[in-house]
Amino acid sequence: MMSKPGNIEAAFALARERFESLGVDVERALETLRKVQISVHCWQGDDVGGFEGEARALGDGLAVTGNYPGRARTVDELRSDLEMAYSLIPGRHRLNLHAMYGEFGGPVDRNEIDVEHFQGWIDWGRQRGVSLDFNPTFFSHPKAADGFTLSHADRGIRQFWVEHGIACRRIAAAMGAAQGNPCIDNFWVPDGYKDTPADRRSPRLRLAESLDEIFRDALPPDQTLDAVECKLFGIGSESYVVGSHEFYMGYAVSRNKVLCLDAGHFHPTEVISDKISAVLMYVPELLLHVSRGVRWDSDHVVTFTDELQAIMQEIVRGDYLGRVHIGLDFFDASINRVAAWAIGTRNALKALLAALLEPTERLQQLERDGDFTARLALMEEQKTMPLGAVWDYYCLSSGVPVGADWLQRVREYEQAVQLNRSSAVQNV
Ligand code: RNT
Ligand code: ZN
Repeated sequence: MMSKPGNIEAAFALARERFESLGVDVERALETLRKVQISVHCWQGDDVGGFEGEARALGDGLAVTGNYPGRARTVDELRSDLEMAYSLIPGRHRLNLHAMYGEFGGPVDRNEIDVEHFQGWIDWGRQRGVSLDFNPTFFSHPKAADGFTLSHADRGIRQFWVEHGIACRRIAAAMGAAQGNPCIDNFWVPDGYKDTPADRRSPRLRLAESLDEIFRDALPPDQTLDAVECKLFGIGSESYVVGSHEFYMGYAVSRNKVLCLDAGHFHPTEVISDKISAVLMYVPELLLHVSRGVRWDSDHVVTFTDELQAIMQEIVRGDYLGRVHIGLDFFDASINRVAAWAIGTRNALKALLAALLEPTERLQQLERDGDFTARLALMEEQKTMPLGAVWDYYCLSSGVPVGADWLQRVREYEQAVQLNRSSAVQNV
């Protein structure tokens, strides 16, 4: 059943009154939300496969499970799926590409990739009004097969990956120049050991040295910004990850880099929401990989969890929207992949809206006054304020489906397009 626009507007009018009685400017919240661009990760569309030819089995700390039909197999299929997903998400958003997603037209090794292989994406982005972000791909490659890349003991292998990193910065700068805003180029390096290392020190020295070499030439910050992403452990790197939090925190502070915090990359009871205001004391900007860890997995589809809400609250309460780039990072092959994008991205935006609808100043004043009773009371009442009515209105006024109406569109697309594809790749 489709939602009736008249009812949505009526519910919104009542909800607005409720929020305004708390001193919240609802129109301003919606205006702010409209300007936020989420960096949507391309890799949910094809199970982190890429377009380098035969899709390789993942590894290097990453795993995709599920074999839901309809995986995008080509660049055209991925673009079509992305356009479908964007049509279900209110607002204008970015696309986060990995280097393995270029249009190579034949074998091109990672150290030889160049802007020409991404010209198609740059043109597509320009036509669609979608700005691009970028990531070098330090996994799914024979030279990463033993679990080490930039910190490898072998100089030749390190050199290969340094060249890849340099090539990726050049590509990211070209993307930023074309779109007129910086392309965030995020470095995640899987290197690590399954079992207890005898030498934790040397790989870290080598990783810092390789990164310094990659970043040696300064690039215009209005074209590209380098980000570095840590991880506590991965599958196959349970005992030691070279690029740990302390490693990259220190690296980002000393080299003035953007720090990337992935919500699934810490101890299972540790949250990134509390880290935002701490690290922003010392690094200029943050990139978030909004994700959801579940036990050993760090990449479940983002749902409307307490931690998602806390992340968005921190961004709003700390007035950090200008310094935090919100990206997504999850991959689930057990459900429709366009639906996964729609669910995760809509949730991120919905949580951001919830944070924007808080009476932030009032809560902070109560805290300054030492009135913790009222602070707790108001925070708890906020949880059942009519967020849904404002969100529905935002979707309606943005021209995207309201409530679960988007699911019907995905079902139709699945029947007409995705189910006609066959998949050669079998995930776990
Ligand atoms: C891996 C990191 C990284 C990847 C992508 C594909 O644990 O989170 O961000 O998910 O680069
Ligand atoms: Zn990540």
